[in-house]
Amino acid sequence: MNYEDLMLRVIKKAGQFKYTTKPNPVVGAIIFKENEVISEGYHEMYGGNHAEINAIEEAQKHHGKKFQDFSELTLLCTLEPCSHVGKTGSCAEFIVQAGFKKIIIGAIDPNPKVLGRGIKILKDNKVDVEIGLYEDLIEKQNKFFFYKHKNNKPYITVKIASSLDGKSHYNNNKKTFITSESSRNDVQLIRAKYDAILTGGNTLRNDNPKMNARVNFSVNQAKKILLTQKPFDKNLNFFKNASVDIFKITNLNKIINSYQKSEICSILVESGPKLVNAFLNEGIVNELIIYTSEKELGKKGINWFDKDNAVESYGFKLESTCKIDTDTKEIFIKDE
Ligand code: AOF
Ligand code: ZN
Repeated sequence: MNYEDLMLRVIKKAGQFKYTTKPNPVVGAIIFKENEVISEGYHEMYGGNHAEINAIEEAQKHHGKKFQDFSELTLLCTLEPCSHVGKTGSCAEFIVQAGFKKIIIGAIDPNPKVLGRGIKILKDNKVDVEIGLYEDLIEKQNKFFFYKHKNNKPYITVKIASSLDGKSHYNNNKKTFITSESSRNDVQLIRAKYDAILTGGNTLRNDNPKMNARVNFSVNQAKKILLTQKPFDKNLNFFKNASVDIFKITNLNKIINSYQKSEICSILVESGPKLVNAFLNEGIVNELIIYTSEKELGKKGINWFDKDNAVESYGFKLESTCKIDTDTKEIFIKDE
C-alpha cells in the first residue's frame, strides 16, 4: 500500500475531531495487510481512547477472518504512540502486546512525557519503526500542541474589534458593539479553537461577557482565566458552567508561565485596551486578530493603541486579510 496516501487519509480524518480532543492533539491510525485496509481508529474525544487503541480494537473484530496474527499487519499512525500511562494505557505497550512487527509514524510526539520514549519501547521490543512522513502537516494540524511543547509556553492570541478610527469603545464604560453580527459569529469559531480564554476585570464588569464558544457543533469549552485586583460579582455570566482561574497578580509572564506544566496549549486574550497593550508590551503575543468596522467612534472613543503603527512596531506581520460583511478581518503573526 502507498504509505503517503494512507497517511494523508488519516491526517484528514483525524482533523474532524479537533474541537472535541483539545487540548489533546488529533491523532489517526490505520492498520493494513498488504493491499487491504483492516481498520482505522481516531482519538475522538479528550480523555477517551487513543487512536491506536481504537484501530486495534476495530481490527480485533476481523481476527481469524481477514488475518490470523497481528504480526502480519502494519500500523501507521500520525503521532508517535504514547509511552506513558495517562487517562488511558500506553499505546506503545499495547502495540507490542498485540504482536505488531511494523509501525510507520508520522511525527514524534513533542510532549516531554513521550518525546521518543514510545519509539524506544517499540524498538526495544524488535518492532520495525519508520519515522517521518508528512510531519509538517501533522505539526500544522496540531499547531498549538507542538508550539506549547517545543517552547514550553502556550501560544497566545489577542483578538480585538476596532472602529475605523482605531477605537475600542466609548468613554462611558458601556458595552459597544462595533463590528457586525457576522464578525461576532466568526469570533465564536475562534473561541472554539482555543484551550483557554483570558480577560480582565474591566471587561468583566463593564460587558458581563459569557466568553464561551456558541457554535452549532460539539466543542470542549475553554478554561477561563480572569485577571483582576478589584472585587467582582461571582454571578456574572463569565463564571457560568466554567472552570475559572483567577489571578490577582499583574506580572503577565508569571501568569503565563504558570501554565507551563498544564495541558493548556493556547490562550485567547479578549479584553480592553489596557490589558491588550500590557500583553503586547511584554512581547508574549504570537498572533493578533483585528476586526475593523466601517463605523467611526470619534472623539468620545477610547483608542486601542497609543502609538501610530503599533501593530508593526510590536513586530507583527500581516498574515491574511478578508472581508466579513462590511468588516475587515486581519490576522497578524509575530515575526520570530
Ligand atoms: C497517542 N495516541 O491518539 C493521542 C496521543 O491524557 P491522555 O492520557 O489522553 O494523554 C494525552 C497525551 O498523549 C497527549 O498530550 C499526547 O502527548 C498523547 N496523545 N498519543 O499515542 C493518541 N491522542
Ligand atoms: Zn496513546
